[in-house]
Amino acid sequence: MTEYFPEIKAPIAYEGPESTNPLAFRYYDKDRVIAGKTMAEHLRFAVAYWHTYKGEGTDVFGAGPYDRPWNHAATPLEIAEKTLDANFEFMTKLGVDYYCFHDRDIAPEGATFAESADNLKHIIDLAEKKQKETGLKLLWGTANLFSNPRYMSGGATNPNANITAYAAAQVKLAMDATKQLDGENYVFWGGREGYETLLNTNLKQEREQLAAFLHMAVGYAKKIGFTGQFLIEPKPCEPTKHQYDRDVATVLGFLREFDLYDYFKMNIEANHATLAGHTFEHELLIASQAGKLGSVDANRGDVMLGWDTDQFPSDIYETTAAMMIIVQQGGLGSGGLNFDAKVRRQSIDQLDLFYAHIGAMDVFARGLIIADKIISDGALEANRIERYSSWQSGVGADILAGRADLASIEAAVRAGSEPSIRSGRQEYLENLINRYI
Ligand code: XLS
Ligand code: NI
Ligand code: NI
Repeated sequence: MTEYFPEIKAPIAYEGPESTNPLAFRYYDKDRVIAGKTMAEHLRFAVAYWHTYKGEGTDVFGAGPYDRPWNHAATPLEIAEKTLDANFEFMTKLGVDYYCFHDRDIAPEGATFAESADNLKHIIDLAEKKQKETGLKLLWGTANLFSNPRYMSGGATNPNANITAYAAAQVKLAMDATKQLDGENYVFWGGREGYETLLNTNLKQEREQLAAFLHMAVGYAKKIGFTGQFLIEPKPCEPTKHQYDRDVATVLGFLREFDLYDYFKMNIEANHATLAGHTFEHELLIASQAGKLGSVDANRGDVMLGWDTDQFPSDIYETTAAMMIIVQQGGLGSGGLNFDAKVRRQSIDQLDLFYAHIGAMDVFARGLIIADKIISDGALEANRIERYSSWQSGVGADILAGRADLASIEAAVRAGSEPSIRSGRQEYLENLINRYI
């Protein structure tokens, strides 16, 4: 069989922090046990099919400079077969157990819906075989309801019911594919489920359409016995001006409003969080505290650029903060850290795909090691407990328990003296974190 990454002879090895080999892990030592689990179990890394194999390095100003050997074939279906081989070779050599795909990245869209369905079935059967041979697994599948021009006004939220029906049929097949491959989750990212202008939009109905669409998916999962976790991936905008799944808090409210709350968790993407005006950490924490942090699209934006640049994670502060939340909630369950990230336009070599993933895996592994130390030393938590200690008893405990009323509080405050203030110690705590990093 053709080798697509001949420069990599053996799986990428762990060589330790002192290593200067750019094709080795310095921190990711997959069998190392931290807080009772191996690093591989904590981190559950996944490769994103669309960026890693289908990305061409295009931008709005120009065609893609990458020349991938798996694209050298006569027909779209042959390209898809070769790409599948490249995926399993890449994952094996990198040492990542999971991958994620959209229906349209793993198999080409045909001239008709039926032809697209056949293409998908053909490739999914091959993928099933490859998974059995290699032991590699599917973290999640999803349907691409945004690239084809038919979806220019959305899938679930399209003003044309027949287009929404087309999208629903596509989701049905993508769910079948995910189930066939034992996918552990199924993702809904509503890239075009939003609007450009309210002048032509029936906002109320579009939100209802989205809810009805998700209810159909829940019903179908029950029908076929798909037990993977449903995930919604919030993003505020891009490609639409306003996306209905704006951020975690918005999605939680939407799910409650439409009786969908029990069926979905969140897939949090770092760059989507920052686009929404939040930190990655904020979105993770809001989801986690609601018991809804299901999975992560691990990437980053660029502070100088205001769009979804989908860069590979490289910021140790961000990965440490993320791993603190993930470890403290007891892991991601069926979720994982999916590198929804693309190498830069000028990174045209196949080896760049390895450098990118190795660096990202290492920065999360290192974040895990640091997060575990911070958590077990307990200094941050001790400070937090002390800061809120007045809520343990007296008026604080009464307010929290719903025993207090404004009138009795007013009387007590009137009889008492001015409450004291204390330092929030932000710089002290930032220095503390830097000691661990
Ligand atoms: C795009 C999204 C997309 C989802 C899957 O911004 O991140 O790639 O992860 O549809
Ligand atoms: Ni994503
Ligand atoms: Ni994204």
